[in-house]
Amino acid sequence: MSYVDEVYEKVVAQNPSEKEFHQAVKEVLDSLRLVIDANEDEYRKMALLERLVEPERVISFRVPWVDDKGQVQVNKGFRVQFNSAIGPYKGGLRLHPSVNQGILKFLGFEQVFKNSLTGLPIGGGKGGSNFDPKGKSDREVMAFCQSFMTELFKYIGADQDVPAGDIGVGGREIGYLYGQYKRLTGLYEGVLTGKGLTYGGSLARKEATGYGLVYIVDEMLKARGLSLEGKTVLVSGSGNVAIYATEKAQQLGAKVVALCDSTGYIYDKDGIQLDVVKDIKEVRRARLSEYVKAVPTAVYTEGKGIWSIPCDIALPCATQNELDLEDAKTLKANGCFLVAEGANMPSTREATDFYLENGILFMPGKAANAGGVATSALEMTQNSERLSWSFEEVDAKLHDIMVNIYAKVADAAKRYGVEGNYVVGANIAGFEKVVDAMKAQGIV
Ligand code: NDP
Ligand code: 2IT
Repeated sequence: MSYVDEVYEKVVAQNPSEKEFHQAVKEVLDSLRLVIDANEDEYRKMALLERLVEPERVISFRVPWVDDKGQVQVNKGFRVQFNSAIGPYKGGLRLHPSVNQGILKFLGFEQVFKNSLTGLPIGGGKGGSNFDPKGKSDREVMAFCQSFMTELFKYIGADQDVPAGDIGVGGREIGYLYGQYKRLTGLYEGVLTGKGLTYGGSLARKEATGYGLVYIVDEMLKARGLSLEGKTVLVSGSGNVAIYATEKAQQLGAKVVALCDSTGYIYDKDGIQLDVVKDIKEVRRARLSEYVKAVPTAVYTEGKGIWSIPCDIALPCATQNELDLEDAKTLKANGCFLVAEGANMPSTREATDFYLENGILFMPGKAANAGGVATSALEMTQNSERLSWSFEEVDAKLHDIMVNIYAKVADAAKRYGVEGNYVVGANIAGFEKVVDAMKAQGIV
């Protein structure tokens, strides 16, 4: 059996029930075959893949807090410190009832390659809790965040592990987490990113993931003599990534006609009015269905179904495995020619294979959504030098980073004889730097 297959079998056997982790590992290992098979003996002897797929550390803890009725609640808390070969662990915290160790391991594993692709010195990590922020009061969210940080602070630090936001974690949560870290340690340091602008945050971090996604789409189009001008776009989700992907796509002349949340989707044939969405999601924390009250010409439909709307470009920006083979076939049948992932692993493996086999241009999440973490690293830099850069400066750097990621990914695909296959390109390009650093640092 090949080394790659052997390691994958071990991952499944040793981590039963972590199906999202299996999926992420399989995709990466399948891409790396081209590199590994050529150096199989060397890599096997060093157990390089075994070290790559095993987190350096998984911290798991109890998070007790008191709700508004005086009832004690208990959640699970985690931090997966996956790989620190090229820098301190870096990656978001997710608060969602679905969170478990397998999901955080898949996210931490993806983060290792994504962070490498940014070209910045950041290792990979991820954390979170099965706490559900929906319907909780501000006080309850604060109580949870303070309890979560009371355990987590022991394991993080500006040069050690720097968490940030992800699903369910935005500016409000980062604020409460930061306040508690500072209170416990007495340190005013860049231990979290996505901070508010009055206490060390970076301009353009909020916009960065969505903007970066559209910058890389723009590169994919430009390389083929095309542009976003006049293109019809679907964006799933209606959170941080979806909102700012929509904003940038609109700025570049595209028409975004749909968004969704976990309850249903809106279709606005005239183009989404983003100020209405921002008010619903960022200010009122309400459901997307409210949109049709402000824009009666739009249509709200309960349930899944956003991918059935005809489009040129699809940007899945909600969550893992939200787009399956049937959805991919529907997109293709309706004329969609480009998919780029704002979310982490939103396409199932079958959908990904379908894009590649049917000529749909496809940019996987670890390249396409890397603008968020890249700008987090720029926030860390600003914190270290105790300066703040202008919006234009950060945005220009973000744009450069996305242009470079596109070039790196396209180049790696070409070098390995699979031009245009950005899945293989992203995995190999991300892997090369991490492995070089791991080899240099010996058996650790
Ligand atoms: P938010 O919490 O701001 O928004 C998440 C959106 O996705 C909401 O509209 C939410 O709907 C929807 N969603 C979440 N879970 C599900 C689900 N199980 N089924 C259907 N819809 C769901 O998160 P972000 O925008 O920050 O994150 C979105 C994706 O982007 C995630 O995959 C995240 O890992 C990834 N990402 C985020 C980055 C960042 O900087 N924030 C950086 C790179 C990637 P509802 O409100 O109904 O739950
Ligand atoms: O998935 C991701 O890259 C993020 N949630 C952002 C991580 C970060 O550290 O900014």
